[in-house]
Amino acid sequence: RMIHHKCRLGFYSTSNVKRFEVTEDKVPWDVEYPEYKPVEYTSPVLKGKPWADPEIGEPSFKPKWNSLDGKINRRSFVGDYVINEAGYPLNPIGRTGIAKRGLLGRWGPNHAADPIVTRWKRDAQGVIEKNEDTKRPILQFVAIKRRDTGAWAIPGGMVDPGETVSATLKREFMEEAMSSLGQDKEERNKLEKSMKEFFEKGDEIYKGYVDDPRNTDNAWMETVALNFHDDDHSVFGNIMLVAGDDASKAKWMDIDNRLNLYASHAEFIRKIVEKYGAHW
Ligand code: RP5
Ligand code: MG
Ligand code: MG
Repeated sequence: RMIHHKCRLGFYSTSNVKRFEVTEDKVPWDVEYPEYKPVEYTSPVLKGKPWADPEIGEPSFKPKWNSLDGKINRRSFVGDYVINEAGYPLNPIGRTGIAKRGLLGRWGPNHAADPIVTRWKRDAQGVIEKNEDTKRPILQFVAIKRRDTGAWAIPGGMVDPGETVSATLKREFMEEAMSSLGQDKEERNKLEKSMKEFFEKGDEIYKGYVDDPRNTDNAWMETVALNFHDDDHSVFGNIMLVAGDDASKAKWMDIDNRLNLYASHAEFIRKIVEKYGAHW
Protein backbone atom coordinates (compact mmCIF):
# COMPACT_ATOMS: atom_id res chain seq x y z
CA ARG A 1 0.00 0.00 0.00
CA MET A 2 1.39 3.37 -1.03
CA ILE A 3 1.77 6.03 1.63
CA HIS A 4 2.55 9.71 1.15
CA HIS A 5 5.10 11.70 3.15
CA LYS A 6 5.79 15.04 1.50
CA CYS A 7 2.12 16.05 1.56
CA ARG A 8 1.57 15.12 5.19
CA LEU A 9 4.13 16.90 7.32
CA GLY A 10 4.73 20.46 8.51
CA PHE A 11 3.51 23.45 6.55
CA TYR A 12 1.54 23.33 3.33
CA SER A 13 3.82 24.05 0.33
CA THR A 14 5.06 27.67 0.20
CA SER A 15 2.49 28.79 2.78
CA ASN A 16 2.33 29.39 6.53
CA VAL A 17 -0.61 27.01 6.88
CA LYS A 18 0.24 24.13 9.21
CA ARG A 19 -1.14 20.74 8.25
CA PHE A 20 -3.24 18.90 10.81
CA GLU A 21 -0.98 16.15 12.07
CA VAL A 22 -1.52 12.78 10.41
CA THR A 23 0.79 10.01 11.57
CA GLU A 24 1.61 7.25 9.12
CA ASP A 25 -0.91 4.81 10.59
CA LYS A 26 -3.71 7.39 10.26
CA VAL A 27 -3.25 8.03 6.55
CA PRO A 28 -5.75 5.47 5.14
CA TRP A 29 -9.36 6.71 5.20
CA ASP A 30 -10.57 3.35 6.48
CA VAL A 31 -8.56 3.80 9.69
CA GLU A 32 -10.85 5.63 12.13
CA TYR A 33 -9.65 9.03 13.24
CA PRO A 34 -12.56 10.86 14.94
CA GLU A 35 -10.31 13.75 16.06
CA TYR A 36 -9.26 14.45 12.50
CA LYS A 37 -9.92 18.12 11.62
CA PRO A 38 -7.95 19.03 8.53
CA VAL A 39 -7.19 22.71 8.02
CA GLU A 40 -9.22 24.13 5.14
CA TYR A 41 -7.02 25.95 2.68
CA THR A 42 -7.43 27.22 -0.86
CA SER A 43 -4.70 29.54 -2.08
CA PRO A 44 -5.94 33.01 -3.12
CA VAL A 45 -3.95 32.61 -6.36
CA LEU A 46 -6.70 30.33 -7.72
CA LYS A 47 -9.27 33.13 -7.70
CA GLY A 48 -10.53 33.89 -11.21
CA LYS A 49 -7.90 31.70 -12.88
CA PRO A 50 -9.21 30.14 -16.10
CA TRP A 51 -7.17 26.96 -15.45
CA ALA A 52 -8.80 26.43 -12.03
CA ASP A 53 -12.12 24.75 -11.24
CA PRO A 54 -14.92 26.77 -9.59
CA GLU A 55 -15.85 26.03 -5.97
CA ILE A 56 -17.71 22.81 -5.23
CA GLY A 57 -21.39 23.67 -4.83
CA GLU A 58 -21.39 26.50 -7.35
CA PRO A 59 -24.55 25.83 -9.39
CA SER A 60 -22.75 26.11 -12.74
CA PHE A 61 -20.08 23.59 -11.72
CA LYS A 62 -21.15 20.07 -12.64
CA PRO A 63 -17.94 18.02 -12.78
CA LYS A 64 -18.07 14.48 -14.13
CA TRP A 65 -15.96 12.67 -11.55
CA ASN A 66 -13.93 9.64 -12.55
CA SER A 67 -14.40 10.34 -16.24
CA LEU A 68 -13.22 12.40 -19.15
CA ASP A 69 -15.15 15.60 -18.46
CA GLY A 70 -15.15 17.35 -21.83
CA LYS A 71 -11.48 18.18 -22.31
CA ILE A 72 -10.60 17.75 -18.63
CA ASN A 73 -9.33 14.37 -17.53
CA ARG A 74 -10.88 13.69 -14.11
CA ARG A 75 -9.94 10.02 -14.12
CA SER A 76 -7.33 8.77 -11.70
CA PHE A 77 -4.58 6.26 -12.53
CA VAL A 78 -5.09 4.82 -9.05
CA GLY A 79 -8.68 3.75 -9.79
CA ASP A 80 -12.06 5.28 -9.02
CA TYR A 81 -11.84 7.80 -6.19
CA VAL A 82 -14.59 8.41 -3.67
CA ILE A 83 -16.77 11.52 -3.45
CA ASN A 84 -17.70 12.29 0.16
CA GLU A 85 -21.16 13.31 1.45
CA ALA A 86 -20.29 16.99 1.05
CA GLY A 87 -19.44 16.43 -2.61
CA TYR A 88 -15.63 16.55 -2.39
CA PRO A 89 -13.35 13.98 -4.03
CA LEU A 90 -11.10 12.11 -1.60
CA ASN A 91 -7.34 11.67 -2.04
CA PRO A 92 -6.92 7.96 -2.97
CA ILE A 93 -3.86 7.52 -0.76
CA GLY A 94 -5.49 9.05 2.30
CA ARG A 95 -5.33 11.97 4.72
CA THR A 96 -3.00 14.94 4.25
CA GLY A 97 -4.01 17.31 7.05
CA ILE A 98 -5.36 19.89 4.56
CA ALA A 99 -8.88 20.06 3.13
CA LYS A 100 -9.94 21.94 -0.04
CA ARG A 101 -7.53 22.55 -2.93
CA GLY A 102 -4.50 24.39 -1.60
CA LEU A 103 -2.53 25.51 -4.66
CA LEU A 104 -3.98 22.97 -7.08
CA GLY A 105 -6.44 24.11 -9.72
CA ARG A 106 -8.48 20.94 -10.06
CA TRP A 107 -10.53 19.09 -7.51
CA GLY A 108 -9.46 15.45 -7.57
CA PRO A 109 -6.58 14.45 -9.86
CA ASN A 110 -4.37 17.16 -11.38
CA HIS A 111 -2.61 15.56 -14.32
CA ALA A 112 1.01 16.28 -15.15
CA ALA A 113 3.68 14.81 -17.43
CA ASP A 114 7.38 14.45 -16.61
CA PRO A 115 10.07 14.23 -19.31
CA ILE A 116 13.17 12.51 -17.93
CA VAL A 117 15.95 13.22 -20.41
CA THR A 118 19.08 11.17 -19.74
CA ARG A 119 22.56 10.65 -21.18
CA TRP A 120 25.78 8.97 -20.11
CA LYS A 121 28.31 11.20 -18.41
CA ARG A 122 31.33 11.47 -20.71
CA ASP A 123 34.80 12.97 -20.27
CA ALA A 124 36.38 15.49 -22.68
CA GLN A 125 37.43 12.60 -24.95
CA GLY A 126 33.88 11.29 -25.08
CA VAL A 127 34.58 8.25 -22.93
CA ILE A 128 31.75 7.24 -20.58
CA GLU A 129 32.70 7.91 -16.96
CA LYS A 130 32.36 5.15 -14.38
CA ASN A 131 32.09 5.45 -10.63
CA GLU A 132 35.28 4.28 -8.91
CA ASP A 133 33.51 2.18 -6.31
CA THR A 134 30.63 0.59 -8.17
CA LYS A 135 32.46 0.53 -11.54
CA ARG A 136 29.14 1.35 -13.12
CA PRO A 137 28.62 4.05 -15.76
CA ILE A 138 27.21 7.33 -14.51
CA LEU A 139 23.92 8.62 -15.86
CA GLN A 140 22.91 12.27 -15.98
CA PHE A 141 19.46 13.77 -16.36
CA VAL A 142 18.15 17.23 -17.14
CA ALA A 143 17.15 18.80 -13.83
CA ILE A 144 15.58 22.17 -13.17
CA LYS A 145 15.40 24.21 -9.98
CA ARG A 146 11.79 25.06 -9.20
CA ARG A 147 11.02 28.67 -8.41
CA ASP A 148 8.25 27.79 -5.95
CA THR A 149 10.13 25.64 -3.43
CA GLY A 150 13.73 25.93 -4.64
CA ALA A 151 13.90 22.14 -5.00
CA TRP A 152 15.61 20.43 -7.93
CA ALA A 153 13.14 18.50 -10.08
CA ILE A 154 12.26 16.94 -13.40
CA PRO A 155 11.07 19.71 -15.78
CA GLY A 156 7.47 18.50 -15.77
CA GLY A 157 4.21 20.35 -15.94
CA MET A 158 0.46 20.15 -16.11
CA VAL A 159 -1.34 18.57 -19.05
CA ASP A 160 -3.52 21.33 -20.52
CA PRO A 161 -7.18 20.51 -21.25
CA GLY A 162 -7.33 18.47 -24.45
CA GLU A 163 -3.54 18.30 -24.73
CA THR A 164 -1.83 14.97 -25.42
CA VAL A 165 0.75 13.79 -22.90
CA SER A 166 3.44 13.70 -25.58
CA ALA A 167 2.77 17.35 -26.42
CA THR A 168 2.99 18.29 -22.73
CA LEU A 169 6.32 16.47 -22.33
CA LYS A 170 7.98 18.38 -25.15
CA ARG A 171 6.35 21.72 -24.33
CA GLU A 172 7.26 21.66 -20.64
CA PHE A 173 10.82 20.54 -21.36
CA MET A 174 11.32 23.35 -23.84
CA GLU A 175 9.71 25.96 -21.56
CA GLU A 176 11.62 25.02 -18.42
CA ALA A 177 14.99 23.80 -19.73
CA MET A 178 15.45 25.25 -23.24
CA SER A 179 14.07 28.76 -23.06
CA SER A 180 16.96 30.29 -25.00
CA LEU A 181 15.76 33.38 -26.79
CA GLY A 182 17.44 35.37 -29.52
CA GLN A 183 17.69 32.47 -31.94
CA ASP A 184 16.90 33.17 -35.51
CA LYS A 185 13.81 31.64 -37.05
CA GLU A 186 15.62 29.02 -39.08
CA GLU A 187 17.56 27.80 -36.07
CA ARG A 188 14.39 27.77 -34.02
CA ASN A 189 12.60 25.61 -36.62
CA LYS A 190 15.49 23.18 -36.78
CA LEU A 191 15.48 22.86 -33.03
CA GLU A 192 11.70 22.38 -32.92
CA LYS A 193 11.97 19.60 -35.48
CA SER A 194 14.75 17.77 -33.69
CA MET A 195 12.88 18.03 -30.37
CA LYS A 196 9.69 16.78 -31.97
CA GLU A 197 11.52 13.68 -33.23
CA PHE A 198 13.36 13.16 -29.96
CA PHE A 199 10.20 13.35 -27.84
CA GLU A 200 8.37 10.87 -30.07
CA LYS A 201 10.11 7.77 -28.72
CA GLY A 202 10.08 7.61 -24.96
CA ASP A 203 9.95 4.80 -22.46
CA GLU A 204 7.18 4.96 -19.86
CA ILE A 205 8.75 4.81 -16.40
CA TYR A 206 5.88 5.67 -14.09
CA LYS A 207 2.20 6.43 -14.23
CA GLY A 208 0.24 7.28 -11.10
CA TYR A 209 0.02 9.32 -7.92
CA VAL A 210 2.80 11.79 -7.05
CA ASP A 211 3.81 12.49 -3.44
CA ASP A 212 3.67 16.23 -4.16
CA PRO A 213 3.85 18.78 -1.31
CA ARG A 214 0.80 20.56 -2.79
CA ASN A 215 -1.53 17.57 -2.37
CA THR A 216 -4.56 17.88 -0.12
CA ASP A 217 -7.42 15.64 0.97
CA ASN A 218 -9.43 16.79 -2.07
CA ALA A 219 -6.84 17.53 -4.76
CA TRP A 220 -3.65 15.72 -5.73
CA MET A 221 -1.02 15.35 -8.44
CA GLU A 222 -0.75 12.43 -10.81
CA THR A 223 1.78 12.04 -13.60
CA VAL A 224 3.03 10.05 -16.54
CA ALA A 225 6.85 10.02 -16.53
CA LEU A 226 8.70 9.05 -19.70
CA ASN A 227 12.41 8.51 -20.23
CA PHE A 228 14.10 9.92 -23.33
CA HIS A 229 17.70 8.80 -23.64
CA ASP A 230 20.29 10.66 -25.71
CA ASP A 231 22.68 7.72 -25.83
CA ASP A 232 25.48 9.25 -27.92
CA HIS A 233 24.87 12.96 -27.13
CA SER A 234 23.79 13.43 -30.73
CA VAL A 235 20.64 15.35 -29.81
CA PHE A 236 21.78 17.50 -26.89
CA GLY A 237 25.52 17.65 -27.61
CA ASN A 238 25.31 21.18 -28.96
CA ILE A 239 22.31 22.45 -27.05
CA MET A 240 22.69 24.78 -24.10
CA LEU A 241 20.20 24.28 -21.30
CA VAL A 242 18.56 27.55 -20.31
CA ALA A 243 16.01 27.77 -17.50
CA GLY A 244 12.68 29.44 -18.16
CA ASP A 245 9.12 29.80 -16.92
CA ASP A 246 8.76 28.34 -13.41
CA ALA A 247 12.39 27.13 -13.38
CA SER A 248 15.29 29.29 -12.17
CA LYS A 249 18.13 26.94 -13.19
CA ALA A 250 18.58 24.03 -15.59
CA LYS A 251 21.49 21.61 -15.82
CA TRP A 252 22.66 18.05 -16.44
CA MET A 253 22.73 16.49 -12.99
CA ASP A 254 24.79 13.40 -12.11
CA ILE A 255 22.67 10.56 -10.79
CA ASP A 256 23.54 8.72 -7.58
CA ASN A 257 21.86 7.69 -4.34
CA ARG A 258 22.25 11.15 -2.81
CA LEU A 259 19.68 12.63 -5.20
CA ASN A 260 17.28 14.80 -3.25
CA LEU A 261 14.50 15.90 -5.56
CA TYR A 262 11.05 17.48 -5.48
CA ALA A 263 8.04 15.25 -4.67
CA SER A 264 8.66 11.58 -5.60
CA HIS A 265 10.92 12.41 -8.56
CA ALA A 266 13.94 10.54 -7.16
CA GLU A 267 11.88 7.33 -7.24
CA PHE A 268 11.27 7.75 -10.97
CA ILE A 269 14.98 8.34 -11.58
CA ARG A 270 15.82 5.24 -9.57
CA LYS A 271 13.78 3.15 -12.00
CA ILE A 272 15.84 4.43 -14.92
CA VAL A 273 19.07 3.60 -13.09
CA GLU A 274 17.85 0.03 -12.72
CA LYS A 275 16.81 -0.16 -16.35
CA TYR A 276 20.32 0.76 -17.53
CA GLY A 277 22.36 -0.84 -14.74
CA ALA A 278 23.86 2.58 -14.08
CA HIS A 279 25.71 3.80 -11.01
CA TRP A 280 23.52 4.70 -8.02
C1 RP5 B 1 4.81 17.17 -9.91
O1 RP5 B 1 4.50 18.51 -10.23
C2 RP5 B 1 4.82 16.45 -11.23
O2 RP5 B 1 5.61 15.27 -11.13
C3 RP5 B 1 5.38 17.50 -12.17
O3 RP5 B 1 6.79 17.45 -12.20
C4 RP5 B 1 4.96 18.82 -11.54
C5 RP5 B 1 3.89 19.55 -12.30
O4 RP5 B 1 3.54 20.76 -11.67
P1 RP5 B 1 4.18 22.15 -12.08
O5 RP5 B 1 5.63 21.93 -12.40
O6 RP5 B 1 3.45 22.63 -13.30
O7 RP5 B 1 4.00 23.04 -10.90
O8 RP5 B 1 3.87 16.62 -9.04
MG1 MG C 1 5.90 24.43 -16.56
MG1 MG D 1 6.81 22.55 -13.99
